[in-house]
Amino acid sequence: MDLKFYYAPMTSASRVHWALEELGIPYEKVKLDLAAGDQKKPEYLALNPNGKVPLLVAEGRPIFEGLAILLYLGERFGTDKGLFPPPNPDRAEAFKWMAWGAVTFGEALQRYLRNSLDRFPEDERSPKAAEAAKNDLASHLAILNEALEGKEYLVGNTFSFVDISIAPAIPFLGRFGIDVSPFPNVNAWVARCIARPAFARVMQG
Ligand SMILES: N[C@@H](CCC(=O)N[C@@H](CS)C(=O)NCC(=O)O)C(=O)O
Repeated sequence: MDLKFYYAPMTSASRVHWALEELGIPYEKVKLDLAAGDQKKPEYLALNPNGKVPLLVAEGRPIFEGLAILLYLGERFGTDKGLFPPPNPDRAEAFKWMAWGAVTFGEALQRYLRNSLDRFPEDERSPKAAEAAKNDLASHLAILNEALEGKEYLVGNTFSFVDISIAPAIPFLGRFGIDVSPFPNVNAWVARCIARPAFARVMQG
């Protein structure tokens, strides 16, 4: 199997990195220096015209979008290893949470960052929009907290790529002024997920 993974540490590529490490299958890593603009070089743009990480060249085919890569890896390799549900209602639930994380939760997070981080020009930021996004994130965290009531993991009560697709965003929220302390189930779940040895390997870069 030929898998080539293009990434940068501490970015949205970390989810894919984590999934690959959990699978324990052979793959080649290519680290990009985003500050140096590696992601905008013509040879990379030929594979990913978005000029972003992650990218997985899988069996000769470039796949961009972290969610798409996680779904591919899950179906192709994860089910056999107990890391992605088989095609039964648990898989539908996996799709539900993974789509929610990338689209609903992800949209509110992007909107919050876009309107609050000083890396964006001040006249393109709106404190009101940032506040609205912060409230939306709190509502989304409440939904996640409720879904985790009495459960260790999101789907099938076993660790899976579903958890990988959402959990890494939570510690990141705290660093940007979102209070996660009112959501104890979420915090306990994140702690369980990131205690895994595969996550520690991802943090090494
Ligand atoms: N929707 C994309 C987002 C990818 C993305 O925004 N990647 C960022 C790192 S977190 C990136 O490569 N930024 C470099 C740039 O925009 O130049 C995905 O999930 O794969």
